Amino acid sequence: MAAAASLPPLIVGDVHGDLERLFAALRPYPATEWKTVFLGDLVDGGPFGVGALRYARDRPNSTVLLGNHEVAMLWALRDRQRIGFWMGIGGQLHDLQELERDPPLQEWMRRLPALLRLDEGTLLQHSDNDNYAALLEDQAADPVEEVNRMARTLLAEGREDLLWDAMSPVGVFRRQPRRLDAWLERLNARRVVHGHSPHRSRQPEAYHDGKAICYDGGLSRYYGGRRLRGRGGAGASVAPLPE
Ligand SMILES: [Mn+2]
Repeated sequence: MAAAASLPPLIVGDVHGDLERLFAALRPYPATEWKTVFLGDLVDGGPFGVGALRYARDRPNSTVLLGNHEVAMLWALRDRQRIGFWMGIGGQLHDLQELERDPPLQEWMRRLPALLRLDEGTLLQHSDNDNYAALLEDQAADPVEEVNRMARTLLAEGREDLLWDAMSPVGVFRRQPRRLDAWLERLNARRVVHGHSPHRSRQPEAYHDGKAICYDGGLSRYYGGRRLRGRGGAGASVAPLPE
């Protein structure tokens, strides 16, 4: 087995509780041969949100990024008043009960990174926006580490609302290429890989000259509008990183 650092990256877009489709999509990619990055939103929609989280956590050579749906679930876990809202966006009560019974899983979720930068200059994040910049407190710090530190702090301090606001906007990079350029420059990255805003292609959708690639191909049969639900093939959400 090769050392994890030298393995080629495999990217996994939004799973939304569809563990069966996730397993099928990962079948061509043995865990020992890939460095797997899950882009977040493993929960809500399908029946196996917590199952998907545990699988991703335990898959060898893997990194899991925080999605806005993990934030919403942690919020509902801490504040019962939020359960109605969370169920409105696909939250599954049995998953919340499962999470309630598993403090180590809660702890692991609260420490998930929001951003990841690979050595070759690819930035990975769940949401396709630059609103993560709202989390930059210490301007002198490395922005990736600073956003991750602030995300952990906010989840520890019960400020899920701030994270939710930062991670919710959809399609910002697609609509505003200049914001994409500025974000890449600020994060010292050449391109960004994200989920969160479903595309309609058969493979991950690159746009703005390949400076952004969307891996949310609508994998889950249980999430999104009727026209989108489960319509993306496995390869639209799970694929190696190009180049
Ligand atoms: Mn999302």
